[in-house]
Amino acid sequence: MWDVTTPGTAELVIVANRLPVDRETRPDGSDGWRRSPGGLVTALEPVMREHDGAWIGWPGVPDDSVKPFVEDGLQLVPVHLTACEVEEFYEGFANGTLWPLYHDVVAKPEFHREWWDSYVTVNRRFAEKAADVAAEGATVWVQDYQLQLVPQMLRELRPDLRIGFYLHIPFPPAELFSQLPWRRQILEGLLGADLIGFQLSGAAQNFIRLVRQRVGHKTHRDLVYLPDDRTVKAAAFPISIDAAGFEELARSEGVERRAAEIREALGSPRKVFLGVDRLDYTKGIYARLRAFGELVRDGHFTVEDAVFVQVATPSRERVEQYRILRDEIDRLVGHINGDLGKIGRPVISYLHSSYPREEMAALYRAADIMVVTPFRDGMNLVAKEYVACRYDGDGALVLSEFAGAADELRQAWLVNPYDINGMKAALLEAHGADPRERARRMRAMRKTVKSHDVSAWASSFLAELSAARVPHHKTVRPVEHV
Ligand code: GDG
Repeated sequence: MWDVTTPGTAELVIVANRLPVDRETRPDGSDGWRRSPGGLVTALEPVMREHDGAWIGWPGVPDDSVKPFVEDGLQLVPVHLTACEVEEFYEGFANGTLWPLYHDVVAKPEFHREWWDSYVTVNRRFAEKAADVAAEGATVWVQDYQLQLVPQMLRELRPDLRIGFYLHIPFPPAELFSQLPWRRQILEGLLGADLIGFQLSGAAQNFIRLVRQRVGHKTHRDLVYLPDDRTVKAAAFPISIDAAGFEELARSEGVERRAAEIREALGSPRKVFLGVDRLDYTKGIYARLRAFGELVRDGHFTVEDAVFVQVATPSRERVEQYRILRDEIDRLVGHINGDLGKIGRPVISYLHSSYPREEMAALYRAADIMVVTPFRDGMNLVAKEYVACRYDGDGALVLSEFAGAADELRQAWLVNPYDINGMKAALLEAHGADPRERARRMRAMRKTVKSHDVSAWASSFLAELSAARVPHHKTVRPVEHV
């Protein structure tokens, strides 16, 4: 059994930008930790427990030096970040350079050499921590765009490890990725892994093509052949949700009651439209609210007929682009409600706040039409959560073609979020669809979400990683499939 005081004994190590817990101050003034909501924790928790895993990540507070600790049975290893690193590595290179670049350049990425230097420094710190914590021949699973250099750095320190990497966001086509001044370093960083997972096969193909073009390695289908005899596999592992957990929550009496309360508080409109997103420019919130506002303005709906509830969870509030977006949406909602709303009847009920999981489930239950219209999204779990909560087979999903989820949820009303008229037409269609048509579509989508849940995602990645070739000079105990 690994314990946080004994380095070098963890058989499974998760490396992610954030620890799966947030700092909280309890009512009595003492400090503690609260599990952060989120799919990744839910997905990886059973695997972590089964393998006595350790989770390495930043605790979320700058300049906070916390020793490794155990919380609710999870072994957590904090990585320290200074306030300057939070600015340059996290808000800067991760969210000001990579995030927009990997999302179709929806916003303009900024390239700053000092941000890159900080990215290298912080990635090295994560790699060193993983090298300390992992047992001989252990499996290390590195998560997401903030840590793309970790696989290579870690392999140099610990060639005995089996290393996996998973990218939660899209991987861009060569034409966009090539803008990055440090493109070669990122590709080489990722190639330190034995298995690189993407949401979609198109992303894996983008990566393979770039490796061939920019690094010059031989590739065949989903494999890269390295000069040191290693083979790296790049393939799609579409992420999912804890579908059974969401359905159970949705079926609970408290959530059903709350869903009814929400509809009543909205003035019992005939139809409730819903959007739930982090307040992010990739999510297409502005365009969707505009489309809905125009439908009301043009007389397709009255405010008694329909209301749009938009939950926009605060996100990355210190990054300039996010502040601008927030102001733009505030203004748009103000205009639409000011021009078209009536007393006690807003067109858009806008909530800039985050809520407990139960409230999210109640919102999904209360919504007749769920509207998910990102310009680009790795997957989009909200779309899948909505489907999981519709155990009654009712409800309609309007979904952007540019969300990874559209590959699986083909029966949604698929839209191009850049086409406002197309979006208006889809909102109208979903609104007017007859119950049998809605049920037919929902049934098919529910089958998909239930059969491919988050534990299937984690198992398939880890099984593939177990099968990956390992350095021949080491004997490695394989991780059992979960
Ligand atoms: C990235 C990729 C990919 C949101 N507000 C609240 C809340 N949420 C939860 C949702 C959902 C999650 O956060 C958001 O996940 P998404 O997939 O929609 O989007 P990103 O945050 O951009 O996630 C994305 C994902 O990683 C996983 O790989 O799908 O493409 O961009 O679970 O329910 N949860 C609670 N309160 C809120 O206010 N409790």
